[in-house]
Amino acid sequence: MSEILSSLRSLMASHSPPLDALVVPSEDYHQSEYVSARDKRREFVSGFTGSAGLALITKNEARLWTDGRYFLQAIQQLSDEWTLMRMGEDPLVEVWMSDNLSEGANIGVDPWCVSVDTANRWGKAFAKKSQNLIPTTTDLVDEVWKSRPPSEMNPVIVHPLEFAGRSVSDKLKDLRAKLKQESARGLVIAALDEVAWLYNIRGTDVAYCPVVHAFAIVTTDSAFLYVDKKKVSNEVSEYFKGLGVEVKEYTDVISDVALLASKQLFSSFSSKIEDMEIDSDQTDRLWVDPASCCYALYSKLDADKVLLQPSPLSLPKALKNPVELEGLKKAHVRDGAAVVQYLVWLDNQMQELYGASGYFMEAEANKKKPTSETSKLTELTVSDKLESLRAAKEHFRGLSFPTISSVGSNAAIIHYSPEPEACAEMDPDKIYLCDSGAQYLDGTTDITRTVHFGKPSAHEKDCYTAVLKGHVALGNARFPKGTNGYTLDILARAPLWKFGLDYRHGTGHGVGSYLFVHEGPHQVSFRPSARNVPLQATMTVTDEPGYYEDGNFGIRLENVLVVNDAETEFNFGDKGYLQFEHITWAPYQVKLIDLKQLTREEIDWLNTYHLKCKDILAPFLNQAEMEWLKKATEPVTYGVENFICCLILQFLNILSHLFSSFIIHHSLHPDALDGCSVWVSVGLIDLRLINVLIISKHKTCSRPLTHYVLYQSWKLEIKHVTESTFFEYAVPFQSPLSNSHELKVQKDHEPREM
Ligand SMILES: [Mn+2]
Repeated sequence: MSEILSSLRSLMASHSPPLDALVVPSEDYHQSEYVSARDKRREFVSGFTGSAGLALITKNEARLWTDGRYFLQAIQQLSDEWTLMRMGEDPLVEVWMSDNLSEGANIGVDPWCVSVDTANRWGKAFAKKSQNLIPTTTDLVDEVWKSRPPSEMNPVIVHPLEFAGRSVSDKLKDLRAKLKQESARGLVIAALDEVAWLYNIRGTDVAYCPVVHAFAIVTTDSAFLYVDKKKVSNEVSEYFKGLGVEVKEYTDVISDVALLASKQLFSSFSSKIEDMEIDSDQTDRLWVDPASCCYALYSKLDADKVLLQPSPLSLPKALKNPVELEGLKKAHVRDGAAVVQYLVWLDNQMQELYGASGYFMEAEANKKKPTSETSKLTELTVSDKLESLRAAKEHFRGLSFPTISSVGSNAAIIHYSPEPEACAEMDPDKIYLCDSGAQYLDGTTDITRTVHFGKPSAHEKDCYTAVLKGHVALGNARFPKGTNGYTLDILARAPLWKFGLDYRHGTGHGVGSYLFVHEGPHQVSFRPSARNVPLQATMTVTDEPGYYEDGNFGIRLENVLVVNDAETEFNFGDKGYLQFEHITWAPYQVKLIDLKQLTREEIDWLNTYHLKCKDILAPFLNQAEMEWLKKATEPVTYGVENFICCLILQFLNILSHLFSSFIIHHSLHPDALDGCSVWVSVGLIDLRLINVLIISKHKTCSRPLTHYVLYQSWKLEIKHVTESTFFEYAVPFQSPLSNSHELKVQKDHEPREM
């Protein structure tokens, strides 16, 4: 038996009262998703490194609950002493404890590491057999953890208004208005991103999350920040003074919450707050978010006088202000450029070192191995390269989560993160999935692309295509205001469901503004909690369906979207309609798409997105990178329909050659088409061409038309029919797959009577 488990069991036995079981959650005192090294207690006891999970240690058992993203990883990391409990398949932790622990059992937990919600839920489940949830006086894991990392001592940094977009006093004013609305006289804030957002501060206490370990209390006439004062410079201290925010020691929060409950908490700045309309005697309630506030703080309050409700900061934080939106968009452009530079680099490396056929060619690798150990590419060394490309970008402050860089079967581990000792080598014949993101001063990013540098199997292409179809369907959705992410989730899954496939994770989460990469309160998911908050204009949300085949491969595609108002023809129900805007820019790998399975609309969307991608990223790429991107974003054509068009158009081609005396060579300049009304022989010509022509009619043609024609490998011939605004087009078709970009435009010089 491991030393850790046996020491914990002896502490459980000597605890007063003795414990039959000990729960070790993943969360820190702030119920964070990502925690600092010294807060990774669950990882320390179990050896499982995933970001979500819960360990339960009983007298003779050890069990670990985690969600679908981590099943495979947990199996690999847990020792024989541990049993994996699959969330969604196995009983919930409280149900299991209630069913399997004895009548009257004492179940211990550090009350700082468990939320009010969770503690209350467990309490209810335990009542059935008179079991007791015992808040331990100290964290038993900390006592056993001899080599526990020391406290972080990083400075509190003021997040300037040019990035935050909204002043602290405005945010406090809004918050106090909400307190008034709910007849509450104060709010206890435990979520680290809420503290950072409210006070416009950032820090580096938690890897990937630019936050400071701190609590806050805001009342109708005072505001407090609880933070290790050593982290607050004189300058920052002045900043808080100017805001009327009193800075107190981190550890004071518990006694101050008790004072707050008994109306004894006063701030020396209280007089500075102008908005003091509320007479604090009129209302007695204190607002606590049960999901982020820990049980330890809650237990100091009078339960009858607590307003247990989602935090009033969560929605305002999710609704991005114009400055934040602009910053997010800019950050995503720089980030997209880094991802493209990475793909270009990786493509070259895979060809040079491993004999891969490359990003564009669909052929088996001419397999070879790197000549030296040092030139070997692993999941980790390549993700280091990606990080270095991001690090060179303006405003870079670090990654937003550990990069998921995974080859072949590792890509099936949804939240795989490669470890130095045990990560796979790159393989030209396997799928490579990369889910990554960064923190920039002006925004947080999160993007996933899946690529293959050799010959993907037909099945892999089918799956990639289904994932892409779901990704596009969600991204293109229009929906009435009030619609939540639970309703929209199906859009991303339907193309997979068609094949009896699915994925075990949500489809989308909010993304912070130089804050957490995962933020609520909204989400796109099958989980009932996705019903709580509808999607609203200015929110960010990811669009990330996937498909994972255990032991084989994994696919995920992810963009960040911004919710915008939609201009619809009608407005049924007077609700107003919403749509999404993609702000992530990087190409999808056309080689992995089975074009036959895409609809016209999907093809058009893909071509438009790719075109924008190329234009938007151009200023950030060198010539070689740009050449690569041009190739990666060449418009694609339809599948089956192409064949039919090909026959019709080939016939037209022959016809046009018969009348070649009417035709002279003419070098194409799109302007030549500008302003022309155009007649198209519908039925003979592919609809795509109509799009082109309509574009030209509206005088926006020059680039789209040129590119469209070039990349489609169409040979466009224009027969000038009359002097009037009457053109007839014949479009001889070469081959959709031909790499030739030959373009001939011919125009007859003699007007011909129709
Ligand atoms: Mn994501």
